Amino acid sequence: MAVRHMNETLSPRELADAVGVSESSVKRWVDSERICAHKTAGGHRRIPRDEAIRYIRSSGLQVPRPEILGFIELLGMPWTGEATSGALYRALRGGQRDCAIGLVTRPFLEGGGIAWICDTLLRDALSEIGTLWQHGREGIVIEHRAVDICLQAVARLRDALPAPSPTAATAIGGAAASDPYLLASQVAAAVLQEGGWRAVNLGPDTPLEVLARGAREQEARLVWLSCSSDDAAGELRSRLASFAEDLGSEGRRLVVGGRAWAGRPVRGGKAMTHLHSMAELDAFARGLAASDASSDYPRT
Ligand code: B12
Repeated sequence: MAVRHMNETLSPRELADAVGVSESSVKRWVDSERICAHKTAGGHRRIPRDEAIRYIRSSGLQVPRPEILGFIELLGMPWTGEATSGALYRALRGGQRDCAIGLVTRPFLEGGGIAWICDTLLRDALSEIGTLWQHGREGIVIEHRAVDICLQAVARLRDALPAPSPTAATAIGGAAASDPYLLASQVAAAVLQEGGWRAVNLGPDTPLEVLARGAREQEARLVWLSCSSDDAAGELRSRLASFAEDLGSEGRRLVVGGRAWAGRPVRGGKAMTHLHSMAELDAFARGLAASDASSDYPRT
């Protein structure tokens, strides 16, 4: 069985098998430049995997042989029925890794944005999982295992995205100091990469000083800070405004979000924006990239 990994290419025959059309259809898509491909020295068309996935997502094609594209967890999963947070909750609760990853990757292949998938399916399923830990050790085991499976699912989505273009602006971020939560920041990185950014995720428990240094080293235009822990948010509150101001004076924008700040105003001045969902982050980052492009940012 041919299983594809990042950076690999597919022949027209392989893509045709994956989506259940004739090889000549795929060749036509390539020749009419609906799909970008290159030719080998021998004149054979080769289609980058990420480009094949982009085309499938934008054209609503079904994928009867997802394993050819590297989505092995979708093997044998019917291409009908909606992926719901209830189904994802049940798969996560039962530790059914492949089923859970399939439920997250299928809507992606069907064209759903990563922000939408994470704001709805993932967040709601984990919210439900979060009620279990109150019922003792078994619930805690389920919760930790569920987070691990979700991390794998989000990594799958990120791997399926095109590499950022050489001129892509950089975004860097993480979760606040003393905040152990892994997923939100990893999701933010995937969302930003889908929006064309070069995203650098520093992960959980990232002090502001580390984030500031990383932003300078990477020449980041956008900095995100996630906070899910109430204690961590309390510590941060008084320091956010001067952190944002420093970033602003270097020409960067700070975006904060996360459940610890939900429902409460966060003060951080002009260089900071408080957002409430990954969809909002997606829209904000796309807007910033578009306005930078039209103003030739950075001006030299
Ligand atoms: C997994 C989990 C943990 C794991 C995390 C594992 C890991 N390494 O990641 C661990 C075991 C560490 C943990 C610990 C605790 N947890 Co906990 N945890 C969860 C759980 C189940 C899922 C969180 C998650 O990852 N969700 C997925 C992400 C993607 O969704 P999200 O966090 O909601 O983020 C969304 C938005 O906020 C936004 N967003 C997030 N970040 C950012 C950033 C930017 C820039 C933007 C724009 C948007 C944005 O977009 C996201 C997607 O929509 C939640 C349940 C829940 N309802 O959230 C409980 C939950 C948050 N935990 C809870 C509790 C009580 C605890 C503990 C106190 C338990 C204990 N007694 O020890 C500790 C506290 C730890 C601490 N230091 O703060 C409670 C919080 C109750 C409250 N205060 O409201 C919850 C709600 C469970 C519950 N129902 O009781 N937890």
